[in-house]
Amino acid sequence: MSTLKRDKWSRQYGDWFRSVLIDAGIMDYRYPIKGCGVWMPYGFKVRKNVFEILRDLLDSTGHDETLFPLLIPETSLAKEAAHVGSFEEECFWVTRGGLTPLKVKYALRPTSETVIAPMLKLWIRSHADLPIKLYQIVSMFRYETKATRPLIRMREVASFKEAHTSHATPEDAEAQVKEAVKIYKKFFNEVGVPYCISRRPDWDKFAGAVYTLSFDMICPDGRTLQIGTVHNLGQNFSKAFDITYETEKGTQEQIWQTCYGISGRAIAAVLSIHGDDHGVVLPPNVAPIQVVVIPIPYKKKEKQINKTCEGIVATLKKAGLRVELDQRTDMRPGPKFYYWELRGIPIRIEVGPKDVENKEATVVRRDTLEKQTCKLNELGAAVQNLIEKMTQDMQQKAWQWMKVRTHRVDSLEEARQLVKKRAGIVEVLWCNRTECGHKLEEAVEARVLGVPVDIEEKVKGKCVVCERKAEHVVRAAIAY
Ligand code: P5A
Ligand code: ZN
Repeated sequence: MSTLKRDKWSRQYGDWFRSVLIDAGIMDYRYPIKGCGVWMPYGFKVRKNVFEILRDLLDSTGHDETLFPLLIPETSLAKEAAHVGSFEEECFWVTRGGLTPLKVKYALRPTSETVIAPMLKLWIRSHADLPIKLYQIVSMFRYETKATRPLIRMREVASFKEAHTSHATPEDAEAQVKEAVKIYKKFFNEVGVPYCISRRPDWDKFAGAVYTLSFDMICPDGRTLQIGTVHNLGQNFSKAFDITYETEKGTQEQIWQTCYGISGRAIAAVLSIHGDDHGVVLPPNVAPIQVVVIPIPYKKKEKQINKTCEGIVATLKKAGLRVELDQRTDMRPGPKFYYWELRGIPIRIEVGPKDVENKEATVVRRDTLEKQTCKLNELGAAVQNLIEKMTQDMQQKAWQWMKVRTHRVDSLEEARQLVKKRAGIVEVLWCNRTECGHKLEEAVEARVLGVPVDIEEKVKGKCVVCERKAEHVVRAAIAY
């Protein structure tokens, strides 16, 4: 495949993303409130397939789905000092019921730690009640002051998947963090999104967390996007809300907690990483339609062509594939090709008069736009194989793309030059002192993403800022 095909996609990523969302029928962002978008019918199906993968992963690892209220009384939100300190300014506040001012105002949830905590206090009695692993898929609201972007930075995040867990010991909470990382890895692998995992620096962790691990990916324009986070909350919320349990010895202890979340950004990641100048390219497992069959009409042969197409659809449906037959008569085949390419349908099958004669069909894969002809009696197996091959190729290409945009360098100047070129992520050695972290951010004009937790290596060398002995590698990038 030529790299030219992805030229506009990478150079004009912002515009590409905005227009592709509407043109492909995924999200319409023209709602009269900034930061709110409409999931359109096709987009909703993509969203459903993506989140179904996550739901299955959570359900199969002992998480229970729940639904907590949207409104948080200010008195609850205010209980954990660091949490309220950060979120107070980011909340939408409900101050009136009808025309009557509320005595205690309500926040629309910006996240749900302080919604769940008072209920956990009621539910948890003894060690036998633990662990509790809950999740919900809901809308959350943040009054974002940075530029809003469809799916990426919303004020109503209509697809927030948040998990909250409670444990008897710090070791159990730590093990839960590991499980959450494993679940998110599997999830992103299944949708072919490459990532790196970093422990955020203390000055950039989730408000109320002991520490935060983040999944970041690199967008087509070289900026990184935080696509999911896992937090160890320690006892910060259980102390604030006094959530205790009786141990086996009969003493009272406060619980240990974790939480982790993924939003519609994960879908932005899928669309962004695989897209090209023709539009969206969907991994076959999340595509609402996996194969579209298009008849190429020809004088007096229409009947036979349509019959062949219908036969193909029946065979592929029987094989368990999601298939669409495009028999619209008011559109020529050419525009139909563009229509389905824009929407990212993985495989297109064309049937013309010659194909009918030769008992063949033309098969086109969306990721490379390569064509091949295939005997009708072998079509079922061929399409299955192609779907597997595409899934692997898309994943591999995306990871390769990330790999060449991750740069290990020895000096601040090299790092600065790379960031300036929007070359992706830079990795340098660091002494682990906050002061040097901030200096690094200033010198490189980028944000510190944190210390890698996905690569293990013994660090040897000096901090790029102060030349003291380095303790870690640290990643930096221009982040969305
Ligand atoms: C974890 C779940 C939390 O809120 N509480 C419950 C924790 N973490 S977080 O990092 O603040 O958010 C989790 C992920 O949600 C995405 N995200 C957003 N997506 C779209 N628009 C927004 N305004 C927005 N804010 C956060 C990020 O991917 C983040 O990692
Ligand atoms: Zn240093």
